Amino acid sequence: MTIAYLGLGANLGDARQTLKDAVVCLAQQHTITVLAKSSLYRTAPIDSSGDDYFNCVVKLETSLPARALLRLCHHIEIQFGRERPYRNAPRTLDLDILLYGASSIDEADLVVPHPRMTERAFVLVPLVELEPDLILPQRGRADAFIAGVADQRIEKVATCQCMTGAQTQTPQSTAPNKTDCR
Ligand code: A4P
Ligand code: MG
Repeated sequence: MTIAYLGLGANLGDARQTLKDAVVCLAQQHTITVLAKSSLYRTAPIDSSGDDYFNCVVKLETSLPARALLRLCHHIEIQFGRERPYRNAPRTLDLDILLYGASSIDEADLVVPHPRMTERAFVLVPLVELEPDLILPQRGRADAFIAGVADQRIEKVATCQCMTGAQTQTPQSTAPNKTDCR
């Protein structure tokens, strides 16, 4: 079993819901156990265009070798309608392998740690939220890179605006309370 971290990003369609559904999809794989999920973040596109992105990071344990995990990521991206018209194009779902155990992989179609992860607030902030003391293979502490991306806009999204019953019921209303747990 290997601990891996995936970066999830989306800025097409209902991006926020897509990320939540993608985490459920990952958790349903029999080869994966989702151990933790960061908060959801709204982020400015970096080297990309279109609407703001939603991003998060998932920590998982897997029996899959790294290359099989990449194939699974691509398969899930396609299920969520991913198209690749050009590099860094807006996307319904992007799944990147950020870290795979302590492995360093440098092959044509798989580079781990993800080569641009230390340049991006949308990766570093959720990753450090999950693992404040994380050490990156051959790069040192992850949190040491956050100062370098401080100019990249990123804000945590409130994931649940449920209101408690007693506060929201009016005498005239017996309707269910408004919930927005997406
Ligand atoms: N590939 C190599 N290494 C990896 C890895 N560790 N994980 C290969 C996943 N894929 C990896 O990826 C292109 C190729 O990278 C794949 O065929 C795979 O074999 P892709 O997902 O098809 O295309 P991409 O996402 O456009 O390229 P890439 O290189 O993944 O882009 P980045 O650097 O990940 O940037 N701004 C915000 N705010 N939020 C974002 O999520 N994402 C990007 C994509 C740009 N700007 C963004 C965001
Ligand atoms: Mg990608």
